[in-house]
Amino acid sequence: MRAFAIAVVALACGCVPSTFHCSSDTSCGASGVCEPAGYCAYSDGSCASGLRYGDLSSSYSGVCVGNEVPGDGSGSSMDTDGDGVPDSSDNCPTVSNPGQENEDGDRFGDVCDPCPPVADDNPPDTDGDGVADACDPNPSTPGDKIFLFEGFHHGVPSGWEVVGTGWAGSGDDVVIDNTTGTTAVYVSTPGPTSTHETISAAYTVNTATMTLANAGVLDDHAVGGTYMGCGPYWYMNANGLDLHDTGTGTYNLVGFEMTVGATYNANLRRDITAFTCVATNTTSNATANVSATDALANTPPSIGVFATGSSINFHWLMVVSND
Ligand SMILES: [Ca+2]
Ligand SMILES: [Ca+2]
Ligand SMILES: [Ca+2]
Ligand SMILES: [Ca+2]
Repeated sequence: MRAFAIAVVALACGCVPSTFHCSSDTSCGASGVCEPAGYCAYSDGSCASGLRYGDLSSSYSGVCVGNEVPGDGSGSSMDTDGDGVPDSSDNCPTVSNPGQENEDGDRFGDVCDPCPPVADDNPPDTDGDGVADACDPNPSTPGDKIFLFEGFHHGVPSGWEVVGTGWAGSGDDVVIDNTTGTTAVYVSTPGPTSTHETISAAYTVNTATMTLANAGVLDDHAVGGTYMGCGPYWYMNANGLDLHDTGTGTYNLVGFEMTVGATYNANLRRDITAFTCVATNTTSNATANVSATDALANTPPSIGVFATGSSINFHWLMVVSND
């Protein structure tokens, strides 16, 4: 019936229209309904809504009413995840994120971004495990997942362990001034139990005390207790990169830098008892790495960021786990 009506229209005007915008139900014919998107829908029992868009509905043609594709610009007011942001403008249409937090400013919000700190609207994911190559510790082997991404958009998240005073939100960062402190202060939260995880963070060094400074990421932490720490350091006016176990007091050091004003990316990978710490100056691309085995086995292991003898702006923290 509908196809016949369209054919009649085509014959009558000598053209073949591809889109028809309705303004009322009557403009959709006796059996049609004019949907808010501006296209006609007709009764169809195979659709949950009981209605299917007609053939002249542009990208909605043949689609069940209620199954509109998010973000197609057709003016739909659908809100699939119920977070108050319409699908057409939601940066994660199927994951609730009413604040639309987006560390890197690309088209994906943090909670659905396959690599939240690296802006890319079409990021490659060679092994197809949902973690884009730029964030995947094993880019050719499936099985990785983003366990946690924290953009510090709202200060230290509630429920995290906080050691030391003065941790505070500052713009889109968490900042700590522990310049005069000779012991580490840190914030942490429970991590994965897989024993295969990579902890990474980006942070800017505001001040560093050259007799003793160190800042970076931590893993395998017991609340109130020991952990593995990874990051650039100063000690007795010499600097480098340090991977250390606070339980045994074992420090693994290599030559590197800790430059005031620089932004570093620290990356601590763990495979059961094997740890590798990599730090990169994100401006100069200077980089270093140091590895160690360690029998620390805190359960559940917490992860986080720490600072000693320095003032630091932490920009984000990410945990990728491999089960
Ligand atoms: Ca959303
Ligand atoms: Ca993003
Ligand atoms: Ca991947
Ligand atoms: Ca992978």
